[in-house]
Amino acid sequence: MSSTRPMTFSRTDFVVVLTGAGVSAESGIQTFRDAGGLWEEHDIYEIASPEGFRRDPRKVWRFYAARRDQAKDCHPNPAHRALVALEQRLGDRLLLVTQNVDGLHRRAGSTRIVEMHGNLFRSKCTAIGCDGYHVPWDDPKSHEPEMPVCPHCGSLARPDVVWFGELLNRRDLRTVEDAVQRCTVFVAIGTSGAVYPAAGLAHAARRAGARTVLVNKDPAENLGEFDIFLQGKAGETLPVLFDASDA
Ligand code: BV8
Repeated sequence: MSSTRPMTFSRTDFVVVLTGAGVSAESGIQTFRDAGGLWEEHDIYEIASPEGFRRDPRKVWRFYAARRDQAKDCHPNPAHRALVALEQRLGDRLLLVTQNVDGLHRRAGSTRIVEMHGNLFRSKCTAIGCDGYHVPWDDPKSHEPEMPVCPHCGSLARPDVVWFGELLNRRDLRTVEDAVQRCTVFVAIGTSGAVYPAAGLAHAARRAGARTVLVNKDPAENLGEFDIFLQGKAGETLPVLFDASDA
């Protein structure tokens, strides 16, 4: 564990930042595996799997509608804003990869971002042939009494997020894997390191020669993959870590 000092970056550094639910915790959004987290209240495979959606689509729509409505009322916190400042400082030498589906990084102003598990504010069609039809999903009561249907073909729609047992978007995954192979610094923030392929990125970055840093309230399951562990809250640590005032 190290105390937090501003990170310095060389002109040749390429930085990949991976974020998880811990980055949104100080915005008031529940994490998954902390005490009182989402997975304490719900069976993960009943709620975040294609089988669970097939069994009870209305239950899954209610779960995601509640999370979307909560996220809509929350605001980016200093951790999100510190990452926007880092993007302004590094430009195309930064890629932000988030597991979060709450949209807070984009609302804070991050643009060089891959939302690898999708986004709460989009739905997509369940029909195979029409599967690529993604539409914004911001109608406040769009899951009651009728569940949303695809405006294109009328089939049942689903939240546009990646569930367990589902492949990630191929293009997104390729972008992330390419960035991890070329990065010189990999920083994971607010993630338990429990879900793959996201949890495997630190190992891949280290194997490719990057310096790996974890910023987390608690030790992550993949702690051994990190050269430096900064234990603390993201909203307090990131403004110091990414402070460019004396850069
Ligand atoms: C796939 C949906 C091919 C959207 C989610 C390899 C090995 C083992 C298993 C697998 C593997 N490859 C694939 C698997 C299966 C599976 C998997 O990883 N299972 C796990 C449980 C073992 N992966 C998949 O199915 C993936 N698909 O790989 O396809 C395949 C398929 C099947 C079999 C083989 C290959 C799809 C994964 C995506 C699943 N979808 N969510 C949604 O509803 O949000 S995952 C869910 O977990 C969320 O997306 C979430 O983002 C993600 C990770 O959780 P975290 O973000 O880390 O959040 P968590 O609560 O866990 O931790 C928060 C951390 O923050 C804590 O450590 C806490 O201490 C810290 N914290 C709290 N407050 C703060 C803080 N830190 C700083 N500051 C604070 N204030």
